Amino acid sequence: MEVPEGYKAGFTTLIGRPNVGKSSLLNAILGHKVAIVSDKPQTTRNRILGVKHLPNGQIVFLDTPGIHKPKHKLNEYMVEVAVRTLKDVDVVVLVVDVKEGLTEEDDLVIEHLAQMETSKPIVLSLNKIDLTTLDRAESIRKEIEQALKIETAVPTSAVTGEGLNELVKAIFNLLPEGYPYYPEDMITDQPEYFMVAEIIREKIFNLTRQEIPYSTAVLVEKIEEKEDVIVIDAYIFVEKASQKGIIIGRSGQMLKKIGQFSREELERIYGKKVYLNLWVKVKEKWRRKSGSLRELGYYLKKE
Ligand SMILES: Nc1nc2c(ncn2[C@@H]2O[C@H](COP(=O)(O)OP(=O)(O)OP(=O)(O)O)[C@@H](O)[C@H]2O)c(=O)[nH]1
Ligand SMILES: [Mg+2]
Repeated sequence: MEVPEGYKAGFTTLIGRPNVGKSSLLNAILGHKVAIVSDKPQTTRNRILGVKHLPNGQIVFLDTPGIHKPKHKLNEYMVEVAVRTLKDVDVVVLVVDVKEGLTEEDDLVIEHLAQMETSKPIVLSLNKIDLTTLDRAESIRKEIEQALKIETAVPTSAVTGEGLNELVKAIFNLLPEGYPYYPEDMITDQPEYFMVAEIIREKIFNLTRQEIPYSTAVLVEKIEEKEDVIVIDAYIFVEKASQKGIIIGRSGQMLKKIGQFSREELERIYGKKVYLNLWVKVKEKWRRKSGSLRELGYYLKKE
């Protein structure tokens, strides 16, 4: 097959500290929810792939966990996932939050980028522009440009959609010519079981506080499609008994809410009635144990 004249295809990674809006940007750019979002840092734990199909090309986005100082094995894994994507891409999209401004964690991200062996073109997303002024965004851009070479900087908002076309264009300009990587109807490569688990995890992130969302993992055990209903069995893992009590809540209210919100979203996706069976289990200190992390899908595949 000949590459159509001028057709471009390539990979790009959304990289940044936690909570700057990487996953929100991916969903907004694709016009489709492929990554979960919450107002708490460290929501994304895996590499999430999303394909943007354009008339003249294809951008394969990798959404990544926010880069931070890891405290235990799960966090080490998350940072490693993010850093690794830098090797595999044609273009890096550095995402910052122009409302909050630059923090120590942004410095960490900038350090990683500055230390890249082969330097990759960087596009800067000055995100959450809806919450502040262009002047402030501009001064943040200048500060970053003291440490890194930026090809294009674009003020963006994942909420209003401002700047997203421009961001996509800036990335596209930097891609090589080549064949599409994925078929036209493919938006993500995530397995169904993983996506369902993520939807449940998102509800836990949105409904619980403090250590609870961080101590939680979700594993979907069964998805059974019957004639007019889908039956899903899933486990919510926590690190200790007291957390199990919080997830279940007084007279089961919290677990009921998690189940209800998850089910509502799953029914919209499947267009079908969903029975969601949730169990809460204690897996002692799972975030610190390689074996448990592996069981829960948090491990790096061989390169
Ligand atoms: N106002 C506004 N809020 C935004 C924007 N982008 C993201 N948010 C909000 O910022 C919070 C974090 O968004 P996420 O997309 O989960 O951020 P992330 O960078 O993927 O975070 P991690 O997965 O934890 O690294 C959520 O509450 C979003 O709704 C934006 O452009 N404007
Ligand atoms: Mg995210």
